[in-house]
Amino acid sequence: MNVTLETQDPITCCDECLVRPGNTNCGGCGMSVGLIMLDRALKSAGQKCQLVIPACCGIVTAGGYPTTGYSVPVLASTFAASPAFASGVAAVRDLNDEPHQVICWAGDGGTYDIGMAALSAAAERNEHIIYICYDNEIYGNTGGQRSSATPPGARTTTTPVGKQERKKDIMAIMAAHRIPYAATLSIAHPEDFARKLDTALHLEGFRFLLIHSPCPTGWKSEPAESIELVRLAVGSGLFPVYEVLDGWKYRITIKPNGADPLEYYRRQNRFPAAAMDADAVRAEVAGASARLARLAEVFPAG
Ligand SMILES: Cc1ncc(C[n+]2csc(CCOP(=O)(O)OP(=O)(O)O)c2C)c(N)n1
Ligand code: SF4
Ligand SMILES: [Mg+2]
Repeated sequence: MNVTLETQDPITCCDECLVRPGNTNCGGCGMSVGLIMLDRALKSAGQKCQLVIPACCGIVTAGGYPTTGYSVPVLASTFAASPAFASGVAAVRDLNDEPHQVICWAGDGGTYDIGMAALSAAAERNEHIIYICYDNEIYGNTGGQRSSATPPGARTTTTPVGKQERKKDIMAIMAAHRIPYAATLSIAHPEDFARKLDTALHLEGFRFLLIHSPCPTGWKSEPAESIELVRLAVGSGLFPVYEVLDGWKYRITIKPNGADPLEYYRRQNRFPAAAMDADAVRAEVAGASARLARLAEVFPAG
């Protein structure tokens, strides 16, 4: 695996990396880049981790016993319960006075949908765990069904003419739990990505990170365009990049650059032209961007 980002050395993995070469992830998979970035952040902070992964592409990454695509301990959890599993693992860690991070690594299906009750409960208890959702906006592992993270207009195996409903605002839900830290991360902005991981690694309590994770298989996009696609999502305001401290202090860390959201849609074959209402897309993005900018102005973080 070798993905070149603009501002850093090529992102490559080796046997000592948290995710090893030879795993089965597709080319151009954003999840792979996210895992390598997590490895870098842990090493730079001098920390170790234990992963808890529910059913999702991330658990397939491990491969078949006795080999594994991960170089750290991994607990495979049921689809709906990774935050509950992680809470138990963290309790044992604390009883044994061990210093490592317990990190849930979960897809959008396991986060926005089926794991929501366990996620909410762990956040409400302010468990000392990091929860990372790599959001590829579909149930990728099972062939690409819709999730509540799927954007409107996207064709999936269960929305063959394009999804009608909006994407769930998971960040608003997590912020409402008043957790110490919630942030969105884009692999197109590696410095911002690394800083947020480092922030999360040095905070106490429940920390929630949301990665916009390109999935060429499900998005029907070119693997080589993955980084460019998520960069367009940030530039156009489709994927706002920000952080929320204690549930109410906001900071936009990468501002949109005026890119046209329609360009993002045009470059993926999951969006049938007939399902796209250009005016509605632009109005929705403008409204969400204005709301977030106002929150950051009225309730600034630091
Ligand atoms: C209770 C339960 N229902 C359904 C499944 C089948 N299943 C396994 S992975 C998956 C999709 C996971 O989607 P997501 O969390 O978005 O991760 P991705 O596959 O996209 O990486 C499903 C439906 C399951 N393992 N357990
Ligand atoms: S289906 Fe998508 S998320 Fe899963 S490994 Fe392939 S590119 Fe990555
Ligand atoms: Mg998914």
